[in-house]
Amino acid sequence: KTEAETAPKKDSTEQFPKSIAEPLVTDIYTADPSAHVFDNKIYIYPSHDIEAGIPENDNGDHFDMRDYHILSMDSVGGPVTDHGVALDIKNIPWAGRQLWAPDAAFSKGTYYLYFPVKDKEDVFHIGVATSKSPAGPFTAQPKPIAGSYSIDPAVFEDTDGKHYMYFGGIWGGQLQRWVTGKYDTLGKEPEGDVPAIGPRMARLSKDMLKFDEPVKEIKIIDKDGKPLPAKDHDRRFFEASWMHKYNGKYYFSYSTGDTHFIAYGIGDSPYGPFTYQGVILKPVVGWTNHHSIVEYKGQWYLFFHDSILSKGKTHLRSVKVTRLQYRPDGTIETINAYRE
Ligand code: FUB
Repeated sequence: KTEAETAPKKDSTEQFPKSIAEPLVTDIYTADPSAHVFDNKIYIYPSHDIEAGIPENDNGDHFDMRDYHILSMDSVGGPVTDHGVALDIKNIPWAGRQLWAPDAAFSKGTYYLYFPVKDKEDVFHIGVATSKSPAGPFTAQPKPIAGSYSIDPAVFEDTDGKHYMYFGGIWGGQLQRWVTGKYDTLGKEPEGDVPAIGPRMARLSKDMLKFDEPVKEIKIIDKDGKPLPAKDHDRRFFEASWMHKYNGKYYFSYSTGDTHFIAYGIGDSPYGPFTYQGVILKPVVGWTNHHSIVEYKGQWYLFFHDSILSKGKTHLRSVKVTRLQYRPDGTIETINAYRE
């Protein structure tokens, strides 16, 4: 199926649903929000969506973003600051096209912006840029992170101070081309009962610029301990990794892509395996669903995006935030971004 076939159908007479949250900014389109608390503020590292005039396809060519803007706020619901251009594709020496979902981390006085972009041969890798300020501007390293591939880096700092990067995305994110460890343009998403392709992870080096160990595939398993099968599109990993820790457990959350859920699994180690638990966020207006989860002043929040502001244009999204609640057993209440 193409994106156009699976996207929620809209016609000019159809009303969009009433959202539970408003866009954080409305003068630019923003997506893929990675939120962190730095210096007692929330900083949001989103993609910066633009109308590049490229027709929609399954490769995601219409997501042709060229820079990043960082947002910050002192309180959820308070004013949001757009800090302007933090990194431009022109200043990434190895970049070809498509700056997709970024993330950020802090270590020893330096902020790190991690970003996926296609190289000049049209292959996605993950780059890193540094700044002394969480809002940038950031200076890109001359080359991508050695051994990195695919998209959607999410960097998690564990309570012992170690940092881990989770990454990968199938279809346009090219992860299916890396299953043998080497890039293969013929690589396809598997079908049927074989295990689905898993997200990837690696611990970061102390200087935050390299992988400190070989990249590993993460297992998302069902309650019987079996890996989710490739045919299970309602639950299998597609893209948009995020990791957070709650009450000593590791929560790996992700998008199911063509079924449009944000789903999650829980594990006892940052390496998994993660046992599938359910849906955090139901499908939103627009094809993609992408999120982050952060605690701020004792409350947990879900950052996400949708395409209501652009009246359903899948590549013109807006970042939003809402509260996230845990049940007493540690599972997460499913969120519907729209009023019933
Ligand atoms: O924004 C471009 C891509 O769309 C992201 O990298 C994916 O996660 C999806 O949101």
